[in-house]
Amino acid sequence: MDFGGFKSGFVSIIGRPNVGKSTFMNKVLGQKVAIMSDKPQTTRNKIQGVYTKDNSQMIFIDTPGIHKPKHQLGEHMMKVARNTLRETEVILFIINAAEEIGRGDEFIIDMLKNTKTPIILVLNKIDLIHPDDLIKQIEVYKDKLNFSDVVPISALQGNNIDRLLGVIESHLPEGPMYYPEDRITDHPEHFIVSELIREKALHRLSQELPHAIGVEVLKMKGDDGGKVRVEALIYVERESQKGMVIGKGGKMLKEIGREARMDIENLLGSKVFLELWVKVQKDWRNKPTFIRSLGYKD
Ligand code: GDP
Ligand code: MG
Ligand code: K
Repeated sequence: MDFGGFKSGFVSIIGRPNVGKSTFMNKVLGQKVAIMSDKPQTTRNKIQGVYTKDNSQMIFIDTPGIHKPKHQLGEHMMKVARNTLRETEVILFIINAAEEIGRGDEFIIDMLKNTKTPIILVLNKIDLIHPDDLIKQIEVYKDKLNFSDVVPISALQGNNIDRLLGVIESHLPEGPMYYPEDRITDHPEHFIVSELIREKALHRLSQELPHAIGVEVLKMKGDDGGKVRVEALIYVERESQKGMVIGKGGKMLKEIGREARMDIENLLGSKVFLELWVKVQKDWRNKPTFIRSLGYKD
């Protein structure tokens, strides 16, 4: 495949609690981004955010389980975490440079041993320390693990973030723009989730209505039971198509919902309650603003 020089890839973020992972993500993506809340981690990867530039795209993902102490980690979680690390292009190991290395860091280092994926050591909170101490910290970590790069930053003050993004980019292969850039800045998950639903609907109905389907996620919200509630609309162009999507006794819609829900649960790393409606929107494909509201660029 020729991607015209565009580079893209997945970036795992690892670090014990309070080292500044969320602060870093917010700095990179801007405050507008709706990042899923820090729900207790389940077994899958979570997309934390997607950062798109002119000629590259980075998809930041959380590595489940890895922030937990060892004794709480089942074998399965361990395996999921290892697979995640193997399957991403780069690993960002974020530490708090203003604190001595601790058990949480050591645990992560253990886990990263034997990983072939390039690991960038990110020393955060450099605004809190003297440069001499920074050098000492780097030595401590370098003694324990091989890093492809070492980048000191202050996520809070925004120091050296550009440099870190450049280093990440240098590890990305040529690839596609996985996610459209415009939607990503406000509700990254909404678009991705709508695409998952659309994919399932198209898969089941491709014979009958190849491109007549659009999906809009209206709401995505966690509830007290730890489930994420997703409400989405499936748009079709004609009344007859609505019938096809719903199916006899609602069977088709149920199937689409079931398959989509499983994918969304994998994506978000939590249980999902998915509610789908079908709506006729005449000629939606010919209405640019409507198409844009669904997250597509025209
Ligand atoms: P996370 O648990 O790894 O996601 O950590 P957070 O992003 O929630 O940050 C934990 C705390 O560290 C917050 O109070 C942040 O404001 C603070 N923090 C994050 N980055 C920096 C930094 O570069 N410098 C300073 N001084 N504080 C920071
Ligand atoms: Mg956080
Ligand atoms: K989060």
